[in-house]
Amino acid sequence: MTETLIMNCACARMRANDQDYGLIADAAIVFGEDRIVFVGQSSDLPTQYHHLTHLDLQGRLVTPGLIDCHTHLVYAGNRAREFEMRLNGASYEEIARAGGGIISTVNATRGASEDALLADALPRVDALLAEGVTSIEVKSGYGLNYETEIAMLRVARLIAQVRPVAIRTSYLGAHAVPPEYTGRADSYIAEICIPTLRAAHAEGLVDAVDAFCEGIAFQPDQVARVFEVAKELGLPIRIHAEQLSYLGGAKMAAGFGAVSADHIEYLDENGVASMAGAGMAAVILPGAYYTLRETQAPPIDLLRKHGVPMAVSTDSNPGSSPMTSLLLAMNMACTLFQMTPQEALAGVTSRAARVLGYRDRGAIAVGQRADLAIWDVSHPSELSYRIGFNPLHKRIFGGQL
Ligand code: DI6
Ligand code: FE
Repeated sequence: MTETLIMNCACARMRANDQDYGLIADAAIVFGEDRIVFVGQSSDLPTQYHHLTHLDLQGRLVTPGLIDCHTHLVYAGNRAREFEMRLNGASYEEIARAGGGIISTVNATRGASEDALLADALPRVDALLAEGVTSIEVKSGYGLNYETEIAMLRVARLIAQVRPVAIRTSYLGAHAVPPEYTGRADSYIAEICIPTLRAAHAEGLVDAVDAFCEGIAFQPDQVARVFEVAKELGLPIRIHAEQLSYLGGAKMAAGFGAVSADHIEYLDENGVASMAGAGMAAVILPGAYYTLRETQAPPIDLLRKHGVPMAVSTDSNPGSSPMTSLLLAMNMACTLFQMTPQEALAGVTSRAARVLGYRDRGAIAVGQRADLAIWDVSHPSELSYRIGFNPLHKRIFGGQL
């Protein structure tokens, strides 16, 4: 087994249940193949590793590779025109109701080949990787018919074949009502959304099921029908809930044992308590809040009070969060929502791993995958502090530089 020794670095271990960085000031890390076999003080390095030629990091900081646990980064086209319309006074909901919004991306995505979808997605993926991201979740939801939902999921899987990154897929057939089903959301759920979920699952394309529970999307009872099937298939459940209004989606999802509720700007304490009771995580998405110029911030204090773990993600999508910087999401989580830099870093490492059901990454510990980010910073708070600056020195994916 070839082993690699990293020396002369600071290490933020970010272990699963820690409330601190788990910092080691003068650390050594050894990995063999793709797993970490030693992490600790340099002075504690076992003699069996002393002969290894080491990589001298000259005091740089090492963190787990970052994990973006909520993205919609496979799609065609963009919505810059709509951005302009919003700034000229139209609201996100008005644009959606007028056939713009998600539906305009659905039209563009349906018209694109799988090759074109992949080619469009890769620059977004590359932007994330350039900031030390090593695992990404990618949702479907811009197809809303059998062919294109399947195509999106296939393209998401393909990303991991052409780039050094791990991909988890989520089926988001319940993202919007497609034009051919206008006014017939229940029929869309029964005739397209659920049968496509079953088919995509049978093809091995689905790692989790998500849904958009919102006035402009689906009501809790409609989403629940999709979740029944997810449960039957044994798939983890997630929900976009209480982003623009309170519909009780997070609480409903808690009843299904969901792994996360995402956005949750309008969630109340009762909803937070039901998330805590179900062992759910919250996924905080400041990019959408910022882009839509929302004013209602998610209930961070209540999430802390009830011990709900908080992940942070880009929500990278063409409409409400055209963002491909996880470092910026961390900065925004701190500045807009008063999360701490420690919470923000945990939100893109150990907490994000938990949301995606990964037990072998998100922390630096023996047995974890050697997915690491090496930064030109001296303290982990710097990762959240700067705006639009990328201090990544090197990224290690599965032990490969
Ligand atoms: N919530 C969001 O913020 C995105 N999807 C969702 O369910 C918006 C997607 C879009 O506008 O294209
Ligand atoms: Fe989203």
